Amino acid sequence: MLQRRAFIRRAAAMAAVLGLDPVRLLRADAPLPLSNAGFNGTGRFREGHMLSTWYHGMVSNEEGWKQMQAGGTALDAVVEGTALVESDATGTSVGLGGRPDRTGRVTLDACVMGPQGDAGGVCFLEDIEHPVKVARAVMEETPHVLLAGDGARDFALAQGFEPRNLLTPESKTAWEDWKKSAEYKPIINVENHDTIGMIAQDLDGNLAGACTTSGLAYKLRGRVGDSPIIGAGLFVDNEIGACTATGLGEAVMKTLGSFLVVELIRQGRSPQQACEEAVDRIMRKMPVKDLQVGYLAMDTKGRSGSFAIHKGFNYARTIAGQTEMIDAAYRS
Ligand code: SD4
Repeated sequence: MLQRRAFIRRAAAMAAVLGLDPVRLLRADAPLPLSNAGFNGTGRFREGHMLSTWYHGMVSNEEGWKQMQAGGTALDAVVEGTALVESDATGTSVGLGGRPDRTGRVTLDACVMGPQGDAGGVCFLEDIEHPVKVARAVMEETPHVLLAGDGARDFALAQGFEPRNLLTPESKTAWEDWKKSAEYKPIINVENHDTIGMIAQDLDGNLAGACTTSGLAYKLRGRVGDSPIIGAGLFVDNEIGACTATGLGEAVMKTLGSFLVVELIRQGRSPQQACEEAVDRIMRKMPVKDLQVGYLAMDTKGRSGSFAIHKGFNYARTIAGQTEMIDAAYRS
């Protein structure tokens, strides 16, 4: 509970720094006044719809809305929105300040997808503050989808990204404390996870998504999770919908979760039903006592859905510039 309060305080402080209204940040569960005719209707939604994981999603969505109002696309919204969180040194599982692997090195994973079915990603990337922007460059500047490790770093440097030490003094101290017991038991929830996955539909009705993380704290060196894997941590189909995942990446990868959710929407499920079915797919196959996964999805009509294995997953939803924090429903 204390950790959750600390998390809320951190989100409120971030909101204050960025000039956002912290009262609105903390007003969870209030229904949005939905003015638009497209919502829950049959047409393509065109009023700006964004969903982002965890508390910092609020900040990402606010930035995304600024991008859209300035004429930016859904891709601009998700890249610039998530990049803000990558730069937040107090966030311990994204970008700067992200918890390192067990050898003390911060390694980052990210991917993006655009409305043309285009995709780019980086994984096991070191020393670059904005893996999500490098992922966009992979998508736009190369014929490839995924660059890894030193190759991804070399590519980023060649693209003009500056190298930077991402291990903050706080993260280093936490890692040194962790080494005393070296317990490796990744339990994921609101207190210890803040991978950001963001999906958006812009004012032209087009979809895009981004997902960026430093992955599990104190992971084995070389471990890559679901977040940079197209179809696992993120999937976008401009004709159908978009989904992103957070939680234990191994479970998401084994079920290709985000692709599954979008395919279920294609087959006629609502985004909510699709997220529930994807969670159930994991629960049928794996013991889930200490395993959290949450999905966040939207379709092209402005409908959204989210579902998690356990209590504790939350997300920010923005429609037509109005943002609220929502606690996801869960199975157990
Ligand atoms: C991973 N899915 O690396 C990420 C972690 C995460 O909130 O989502 N944290 O497995």
